[in-house]
Order: sequence, then C-alpha cells, then structure tokens
Amino acid sequence: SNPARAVKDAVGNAAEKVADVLTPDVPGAPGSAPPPLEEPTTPHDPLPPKKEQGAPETVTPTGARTGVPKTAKGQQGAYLTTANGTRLRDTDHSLKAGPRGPILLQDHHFREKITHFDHERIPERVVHARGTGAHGVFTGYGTAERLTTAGFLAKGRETEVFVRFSTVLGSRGSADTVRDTRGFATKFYTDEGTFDLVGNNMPVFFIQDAIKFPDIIHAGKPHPDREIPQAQSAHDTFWDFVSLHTEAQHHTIWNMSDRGIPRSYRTMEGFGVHTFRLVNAAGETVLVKFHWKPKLGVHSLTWEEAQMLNGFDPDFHRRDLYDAIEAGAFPEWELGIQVFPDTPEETFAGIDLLDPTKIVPEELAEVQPVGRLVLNRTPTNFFAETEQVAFHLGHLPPGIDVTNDPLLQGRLFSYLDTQLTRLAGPNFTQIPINRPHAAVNDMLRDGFHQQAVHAGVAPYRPNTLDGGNPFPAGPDDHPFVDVPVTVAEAPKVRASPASFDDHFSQARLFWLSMSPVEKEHIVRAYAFELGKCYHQAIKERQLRALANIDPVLCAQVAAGLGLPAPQPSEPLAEVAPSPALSQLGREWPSDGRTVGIVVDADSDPDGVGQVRRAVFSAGMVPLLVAAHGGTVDGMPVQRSFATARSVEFDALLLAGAPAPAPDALPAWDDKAGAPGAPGIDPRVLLMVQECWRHAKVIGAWGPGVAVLERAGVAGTPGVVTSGTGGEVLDAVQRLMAAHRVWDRFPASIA
Ligand code: HDD
Repeated sequence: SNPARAVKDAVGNAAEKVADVLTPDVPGAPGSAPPPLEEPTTPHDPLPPKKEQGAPETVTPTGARTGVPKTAKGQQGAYLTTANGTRLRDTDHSLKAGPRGPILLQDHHFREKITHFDHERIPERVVHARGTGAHGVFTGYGTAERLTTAGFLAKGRETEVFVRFSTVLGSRGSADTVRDTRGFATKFYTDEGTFDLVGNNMPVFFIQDAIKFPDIIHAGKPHPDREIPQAQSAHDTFWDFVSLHTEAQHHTIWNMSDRGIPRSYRTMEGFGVHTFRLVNAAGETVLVKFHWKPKLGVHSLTWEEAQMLNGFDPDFHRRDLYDAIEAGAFPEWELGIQVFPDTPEETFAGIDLLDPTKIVPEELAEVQPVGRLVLNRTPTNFFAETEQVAFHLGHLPPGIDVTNDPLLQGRLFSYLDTQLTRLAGPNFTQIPINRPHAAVNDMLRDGFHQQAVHAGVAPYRPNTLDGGNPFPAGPDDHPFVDVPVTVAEAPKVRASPASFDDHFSQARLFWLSMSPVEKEHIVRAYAFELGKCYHQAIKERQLRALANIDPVLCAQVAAGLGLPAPQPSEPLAEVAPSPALSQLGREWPSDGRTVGIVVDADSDPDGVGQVRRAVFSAGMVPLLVAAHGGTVDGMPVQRSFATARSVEFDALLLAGAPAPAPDALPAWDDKAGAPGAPGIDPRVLLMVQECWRHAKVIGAWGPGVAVLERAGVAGTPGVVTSGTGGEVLDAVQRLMAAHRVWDRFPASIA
C-alpha cells in the first residue's frame, strides 16, 4: 500500500481544518487584527451542554418516571449562584466586620466555596494514577461472528468508547515519558452492557498470581522512607524484587526495551494480556488473546529524548494525543484476536494459556482483525471523565467470559473494590462517564452518592408488588452466559502449575527477536537502571538472571556495571525468534508527525510557505521555528529559539542559517556561549546535533544547507541537502516512514 495515500485518506478534510487555523483571515493570524480580549459584561447562557454532561437516566421497576430530569447539567442560566441556585452579587470579598475587620462566621457563601474547594481532590489511583483519555468509536468487522455472540463485534456495528492511557508507577502529576509499562484501558459502551478491556502496551505481566500484586507495586513505587525516586523502576527495591522473583524477568525485559518509552500513545500496541473465552450462539467456545494494532506502527523515543522530555514537556504524551485529535489526525487501532481451541489442557503449541508471563508468538497464531477503533473527541472536563472513569474486568458483555488465569481471577476482585475508596461508594456506575449506554434495571439501592430516584417498593425477587419487575432474561433474550466450564476436582492448595516454573525461555525469545540496535538499547537500559542501585548484591543477583536469558546480554550489562558476568544456572532455552516483536524493518504512515522548520530573514518565503502547506497535506504538523515569536514573512512563528527543543520534532528542516543575535536576549543561558560553528546561533546547532544524535531525518535547502555543513552532519545517512524545499520534503517524508535513520546508530551487538 502507498503510505502517502494512506496518510491522505486517514487525515482527509481534518488536515484542512488544521490548515484553516493558520490561514491569514483567521483571528490571531497575521493579516488581521487580533480580537480584543475583554471581559464580557452582558449576561448570557453558558456554553451549550454536551452529551456527556447529562445525568444518569434510571429505568424504574415499574417503568415510571425517575424524577431526575435527563437534561440536568452542571451549568444553567447566565448568573453566578450558590450550589443551591441562589444568585450571588459578589464572590470576590468575604463578609467582614468592616473593610478591615475579621471574617464573619455567618458568611455562608464563603464557607460553601472554601469547603467545596477543600474537598476537590479524590484519592489518585493506587497504580496508573497518571493518565489521559479520549472518546471514540469502535466499528466491528463481523469477522468474529462465528466465535462470539458479542454484538459490538458484528459487521458495521458502531459502539462508542472511552480509552484511558496511563503510566503505572508515577503519581498523578508525574512525567509522561518515564520508562514504564503503559496502561491501555478501553470502555466499550455496548448496547448489551459495558465491556472494559483493561490492557497494557506489553503482552505479559510481572506476576502469575494476583496475590503478588501488592508486592510488585510496593517494590516499584518510591522507597517508603524518602519517597524517591518518582515514576521509575531504576532503584533498589524494584530490582531487589524482580531479581528474586524471576517470573518477573520476561515483563522486565519488555520494560527495558524501547517499548518502555513509547513515542506516543498513538504508536503503542495494546494487549489484553490474559486469555479470554469467547462463546457463540451454539454455546461453542474458543480461547483468545486480544491485541490492539496501531495504524501508525509501534514507535519509541530514544532514552535521551525521553529524559529530556520529562523536563522540557512532562505532558508530552497527553499533549500529543489531544493535539492529534484536535488537528483531525484521529488515532486508530485495529482490534485483533489470536484464537486457540478450548481444550482441557488450555495450552497452545506447548505454551500454557493461563500463564500471564507468556505470549503466543504471532508467527504461531496469527492476529486476526475483528474491528477498528478511532479516537475522535477529547474530554470536555478532565476530572469528570478521565479521572472518574472506572474500569473493571468484570464488565463483560454476553459472548465474552473469563478463564482461570490466576492473575485475571484476582483482578476480577480488585477493580470493583478499588473504586469504593477512590470514587467513595458503590454508585460509581452512575457517574456520567461510567454510565452504561444499555438500559439499566438492577435491584441495587441506596448508598453514598445515589443519583437515581428509584420508584416501586420491591427491589427484590420474586415479587408481586412491583408486578414482578425486573424479570430475568430468558435464553433468547441475549443474557450474559457463564460458560459451564468443568472445574477439576482437586485439593484446595496454595500452588501454581509446574508449567509456571519456566521464567526465562520467553525473556530469551524476546531478546533473540530484537534487531541489533534494539538489543543495544536494552543493554543500556539495564546498565542505567542497575547502575542506579546502591546494593552490589542486587546487581549481582540480576546479572545471574540475565545469564539465564542470554550470555551476550549478561556480558554487556556486566561490562557496563564493571562486574564479572556470571554463568547461567540452567541450560539456555531453545527458542525460535518472533520477528513480529521487533519495531524495525517496516514502513508506516507519518500522520500527525511534527516537522520543525527553522527560518530566518534570508529564508525564501515562497519556498517555506509551500513546504509548510505540503507538510499539512501530508497529514503532518509543521512548526515554524525562528529567533523570536510573532511572524516571519507574514507566517506565524510557532516556536522561538527560547521555546523550541529538538525533542518535540520527528524531523527537522532548515530553510535558513540564523546568526547569533547579540543585541537581543542572550542567545544562551551561559553568556559565554556554546561550542559550535561561529556565525550560527548555538541553539540551532544544538537542535541539529540533538536531532542527528536521536537519528531523526534532517533536511535543508537554500541557506539552511550551510548549517548542516558547519554542524558536520551533511553527507551522513538521513541528511537531505539537495533539491528545492519541496524535493527535500519528499525525500524527508520517505525516510520518516522507517521512523528513524537506524543506520546512524552503530550496532555493536550482532
Ligand atoms: Fe491493574 C488499574 C492494567 C494487573 C489492580 N490496571 C489498572 C489500569 C490498567 C491496568 C490499564 C488503569 C485503568 C484506568 O485507566 O483507570 N493491571 C493491568 C494489567 C494487568 C493488571 C494489564 C495484568 C495483566 N491490576 C493488576 C492486578 C491487580 C490490579 C493483578 C490487583 C490484584 N489495577 C488494579 C487496581 C487499579 C488498576 C488497583 C488501580 C485503579 C483502578 O484499578 O481502577 O484495581
């Protein structure tokens, strides 16, 4: 398929929408006076309500009205009121005994305002506290119809969804680009009840039994004495645990790989991790694993980029998701399933399907597409939607059931339980973002924050007083089916199956599947993380685990730590690599990618204008970078040298060779300047050097070519210096399909 065409199709008229934002007749763009920003004084209604602001609707046992108007919303009328709707004249001064006097206890408005404020925060999630979400639509392909009755997978069926992406370890205010697993939780509001697919961007987990979850999380969270380090695994308690608890080694090598530092939420795969059971109308079952495949491919940051971004833009992933959606470059994934026969052994190709530390390589069981997800709307209010959304693995629609994976079984308890504290009670499914889109007629009553005004007198069954309502669904009314799986007669034990004892074979499979450059990144990640540990014994113990994965990996990490490489304690597993696990070797569309364009007074304005438009129509985002804000040749400057940093760009174009500006603000924090080519602003040189180091495509035309020559990078792989601006952009875009200029990384590992 033609990637450029795919980009066009994907972005469609949305790219035009972005282009509109920068056309001269839009307020704020050059050529028209910016609108005055004055406080409006004529009372008018607030913004019209959005769908998600509607209050929960409740079906009563007798079908009578609930008393809660469906249109209830947070903001009505033009005037400021108390929480009880009394209009207020003044909210800027407390009621005092004279202008200089003390505040009166009787000031009920003051007390209401401050009391509410004092209670604005709710507990953050105990894990996955840092996250961001978006609304979208899922469309079924109908390809799974033979396997499951789940209606949302039917051909052409559209289902609204809300997705929340997250990191695991950090607090709510921590940085986005830390090395960590990412959460990928999807709420499908199906008309047969809500389905929550609560997955990660890695297909395996640290532990095989949910009872160990507090252990791995206590080990990964900051040390309890000093509460550092924040949002990272590079510390003693994490490595103490994973080196002792070797079933964590497979997930850990994924975390140490580039998958631990995604370029964007849009470029992550998602995995349901566990094996689930699908059941069709005839009651036949199969076992499946869920996969999300991103349309843009799987891409990662480099470690240096990730570290820089944590300072330069700690909200990088959040911003990237919102910007892409608001620009119309809607993120897309295909949902796929790997299908396995539901045999009593629950294994496939010798792999235990109940062991969440194991994958089934795609080469052995193809991922078959069953539907498509498009994220097309950002939340209206972060707290109401993204913070209050509550996922739970027990939110299952008819046609999908669980298996006995002991991690999944424990999760079925934890997700309901955690909301009771986090959302303060059992009625969290009535919060608008959690409200099912299917009709609800339960017999759950009362509790904190009950929103429904239930009618009737008989929330019990059987009853005659409410006319027998609600009625259990018959077999033809499409109820949830608990698959009648036979439970083996077995002694009550605290034990795992013997197959769960294999802790290294798949970590080795992952290592052997990596390209040389990916292997090198893994080595460096281990060397960094273990290098941050204080206890020698922990480093040595982790090296012993690496020896059981691969001798080259172990030797290289040991060299980085300055320690001897131990011998394996068990024979190395004979495993075939899975090429599908590597991120390299394929080409992808470049929708929503960011291209920095450096300009100065000598740049050719027509050429720059054309390149900018061409970047737009290719579905990417051009950012004009110049010495100062404002405009250059009538074009708005989006980044000045003071606000730009290379890590924001996927590719860099130079249409000028800006000289240092001695009379403007100092070019550098340190006025002595920075080393580099004389006559070129050192911040531009730094941008070029960083982009080159991070293996990004760089292009230049006109005076810009001189910058690349002076920076010493002209003529190296992935640096385009010949042709017009348009020709340079074409060549740059072709190279961007591989994400990075991989040839630029020296590969020392075969
Ligand atoms: Fe979990 C949140 C994913 C194992 C207990 N988990 C949470 C979120 C994701 C995952 C994406 C964030 C949901 C959101 O955005 O609101 N968790 C996973 C995956 C696991 C996993 C893919 C293994 C395959 N989790 C796991 C175990 C337990 C938990 C074994 C407990 C026994 N997870 C929780 C939790 C959280 C949570 C404490 C915190 C906030 C929440 O649930 O709603 O219940």
